[in-house]
Amino acid sequence: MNEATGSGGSYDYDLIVIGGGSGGLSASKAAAKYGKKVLVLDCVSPTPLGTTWGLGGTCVNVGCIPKKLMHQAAILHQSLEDARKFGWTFDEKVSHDWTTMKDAINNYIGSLNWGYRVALRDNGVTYENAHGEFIGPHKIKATNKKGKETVHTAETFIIATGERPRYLGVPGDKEYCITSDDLFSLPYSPGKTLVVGASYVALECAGFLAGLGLDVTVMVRSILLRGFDQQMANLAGDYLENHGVKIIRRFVPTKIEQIEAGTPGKLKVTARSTEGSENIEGEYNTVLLAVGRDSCTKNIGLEKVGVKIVEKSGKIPVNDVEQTNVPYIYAIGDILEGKLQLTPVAVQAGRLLAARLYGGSSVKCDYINVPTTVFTPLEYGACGYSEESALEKYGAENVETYHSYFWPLEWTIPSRDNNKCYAKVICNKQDQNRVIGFHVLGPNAGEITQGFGAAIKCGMTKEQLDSTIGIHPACAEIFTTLSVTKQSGQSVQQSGC
Ligand code: FAD
Ligand code: NA7
Repeated sequence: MNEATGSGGSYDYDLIVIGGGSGGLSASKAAAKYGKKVLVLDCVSPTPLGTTWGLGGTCVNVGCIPKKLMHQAAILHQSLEDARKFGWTFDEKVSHDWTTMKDAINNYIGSLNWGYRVALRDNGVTYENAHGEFIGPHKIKATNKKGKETVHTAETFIIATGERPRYLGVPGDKEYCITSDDLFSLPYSPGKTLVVGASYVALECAGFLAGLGLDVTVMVRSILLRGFDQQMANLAGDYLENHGVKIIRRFVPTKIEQIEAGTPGKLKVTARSTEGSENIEGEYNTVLLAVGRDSCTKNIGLEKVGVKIVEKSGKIPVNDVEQTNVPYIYAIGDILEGKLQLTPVAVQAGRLLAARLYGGSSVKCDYINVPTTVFTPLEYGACGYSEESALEKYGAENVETYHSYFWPLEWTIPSRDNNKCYAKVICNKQDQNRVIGFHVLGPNAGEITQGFGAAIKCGMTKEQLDSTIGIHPACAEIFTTLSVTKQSGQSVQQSGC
């Protein structure tokens, strides 16, 4: 075996990356570009129902990519309805075929999996489809699907093992429920579906399933979208409810039983109130659990090399250069304690880490003011502080919030959903009215938020926002004319319809 170039010759590799997802692939390719000898281990443990997938991690296989494509499938349904109002006529009844959509999306994912393999090869990165586990300092055991073990050493390690969906821990959960890890490749339409949880994963899945025409209920334990601006979360939730998603609030499932096997079968869900002793029952074809995700840090031998994790969350604390308490071991992506769990964050952290390790760079990953979007039927884009966190940090007297509802021009002809889209910016009065929070609920919120994210990174003030000339007619132009403050109490409803 060739010895690693930069390691003084004593290790097999300069760098071993555990996990070939968003973070791991980015770090390994960048390290190889600096001429380093790199090994990536990636392996997917099947879900309790046996679902598994290829190289690329959560985002490409069971996250962002299939989620956004199914969201698009649902949007097309709405567009078809709108189209009639714009003069299109189609004679046939509109219907949706789950298998056609699922196959098309999975074929596309297959091409991405292949592309990742080719990219690793082209960059000279060694890839093994194997589970990695530390067995001693600088030493890892790789176990492939057939159980064959190999041992590799490296000067430096990056842990990028990501997270997997959590189960409820009640009877019937693993036997009968699915998670987002199963949904996107489900071979049959899920039918009448109960989504348990109120994270963005839960609301996005509920939204597109309802948009595809399915009967969908969400069971919420406490609040919607914990961690996000609650006014925006509730507006996104109201829209879901107005578009056919039923929401059962303050209940948690206690038991899932099978009434009928099948694809889909029929399940009985018993749930109890979180506020009293009331029990309810319901029948569904599919129960989708979206109740959080557990870090994959428990079976990778961290105790053997002394890497500390936060016991309760399983997450890995790192310093500002993504270094764990063991100096030669770094960690990036979803497993990090206290960091945002988003693909571009993992990708950026991985790329910058490789540049610091091998390219002489000192640029650190900036985890502040990261823009993000929740792809609910009405998309919610955000960057910076939520209103409640801004008030808590700076005090009500130092914060000014400007807001308005808006009506996308495209929605006027179909006469739908006036006063549902909403724009809000939060400014720090003590710092030249700098924009510290940006929130938009409307179509294409992701596309809108990206640009404002760049402006906020550049330190945009409200004055600069006001002096920006809008693009007409576009939804985003509302942000250049926001004049009503929340404090004024003036109405921001749009009149006319
Ligand atoms: P992952 O991408 O999860 O990669 C980790 C890889 O390591 C996996 O392949 C795993 O199987 C493998 N692995 C684990 N343990 C081992 C081991 N011991 N040995 C070898 N391999 C191992 N983010 C966005 O930015 N936008 C979105 O719209 C978005 N939508 C999402 C929708 C859903 C339903 C979900 C679940 C997530 C979504 N995310 C989204 C989050 C995004 O997918 C993650 O932030 C991102 O994938 C994290 O990258 P990572 O490298 O940390 O981990
Ligand atoms: P979150 O955002 O903490 O979401 C967990 C959700 O599930 C949240 O709404 C919880 O409600 C709910 N939950 C948790 N346990 C239960 C039970 N037992 N019953 C009902 N509802 C429950 O974490 P995620 O892990 O989903 O999100 C993290 C990442 O996943 C995200 O950043 C992406 O990378 C994908 P609560 O508000 O606690 O009452």
